[in-house]
Amino acid sequence: MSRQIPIMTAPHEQIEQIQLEGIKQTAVRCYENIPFYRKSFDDAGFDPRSIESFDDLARAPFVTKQDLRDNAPYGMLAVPLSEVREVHMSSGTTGVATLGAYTSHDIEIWRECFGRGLVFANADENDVCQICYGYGLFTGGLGAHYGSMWSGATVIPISAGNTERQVRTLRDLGTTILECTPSYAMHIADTAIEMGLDPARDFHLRAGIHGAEPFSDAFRADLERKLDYKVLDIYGLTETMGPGVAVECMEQDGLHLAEDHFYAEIINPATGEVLPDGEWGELVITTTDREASPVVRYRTRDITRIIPGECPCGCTHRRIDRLHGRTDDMLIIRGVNVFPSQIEDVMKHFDEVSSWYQIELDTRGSLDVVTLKVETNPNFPLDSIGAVEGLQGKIQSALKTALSVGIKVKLVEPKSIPRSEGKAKRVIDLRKGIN
Ligand code: DLL
Repeated sequence: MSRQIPIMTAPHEQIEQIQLEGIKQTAVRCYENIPFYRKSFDDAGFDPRSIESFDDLARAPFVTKQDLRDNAPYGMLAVPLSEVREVHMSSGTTGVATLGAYTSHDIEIWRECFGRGLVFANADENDVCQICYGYGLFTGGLGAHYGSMWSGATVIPISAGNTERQVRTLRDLGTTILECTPSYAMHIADTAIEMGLDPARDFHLRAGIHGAEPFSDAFRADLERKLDYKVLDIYGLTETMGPGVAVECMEQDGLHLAEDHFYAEIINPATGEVLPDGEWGELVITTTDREASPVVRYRTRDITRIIPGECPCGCTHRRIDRLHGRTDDMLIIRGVNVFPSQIEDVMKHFDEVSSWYQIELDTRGSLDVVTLKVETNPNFPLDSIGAVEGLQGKIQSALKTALSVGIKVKLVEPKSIPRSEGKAKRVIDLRKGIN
């Protein structure tokens, strides 16, 4: 039987008590130990000792990624460096990497938070977890490693890369749970099929714990069909811990926050106002018991909502919806806000194309031009101009109807878009000359 965590099914009032107590302590510890917070709270006239309710927390100023960067590497530590056991770095996809530090206690929490994903997957000592998130400073590898060890399963710490070896390992070592980014799982699936394997027959997979980047429902369905397993989404970020802040259960209807360790608010990103459950906005996180790198009201820039209501799975922790993307991934095309995942959702209606795509932003004169490059499936006649133009036109008009913007579509050959072993690069911005 898989390990259980009693707090996962505790009455919500009990969880709220833990949160309120934790928030208070965290805010006071930040104020007393981190000069940044002392100044920021003082400037805002916010006294951390005055917190008596969740509404009181909403008076505290936010902390941003830029604040963490400005105080890198060790300026945001709430404990002496001698108490820090491990450090990790964010992937740095949007600028300078930020540091996450852990005491032994923080690692214990992390182990159990990722472990909740394994609980949802009903993992036990009979499972074999293949961890192909990268280990090197990215939080994916070790987070998955700690959580899978905690569950009692056998762990294969293979890390990312060498995809044919991943496939052979899946087959030869009888992996039952695959842990990596969803785009890398897709690359592994496609490679297995190319190697002549039939995953349903040759693998023993039953679950995948995939996160670190957005992926659409259509992408998930494709992955589940190819690898004949069930995919659970996992969310997290270096600034608050790494993977395990929220994890999906078998209902596949939102990700349960680890609410005893993280307090979540959803805000209007433009005004900072706290939004009611059900409304989409930016996720803001306060840690309740993190020792080395606590945060008070960290603006994640990730867009989601709190799903109202209880989950039939029995876990009482509130759920966030699957992430559309982050505020800085959002494309503004001729004044219209578009997330790459919305483009992905339109493409799923076309059997002739695969899940691999890339969005290229460029300028012509003073106008922004957006081109969606999408790979066709191998049986599509790319050499027939009529077929190509016909399909491009159909996808373009479907995008126009769904998103009210003109996006040029360019069909490209199967396997021509670069595969990633970690997070997929969906947007190439040629406007700034950075790619
Ligand atoms: O990506 C931690 C992680 C590792 C999560 C493995 C899940 C699995 P960072 O490199 O700091 O940490 O990047 C954090 O990735 O703010 C989101 O924008 C994005 N992200 C993470 N999980 C998801 C997800 C890790 N499930 C940033 N869906 C976050 C969508 C995600 N986006």
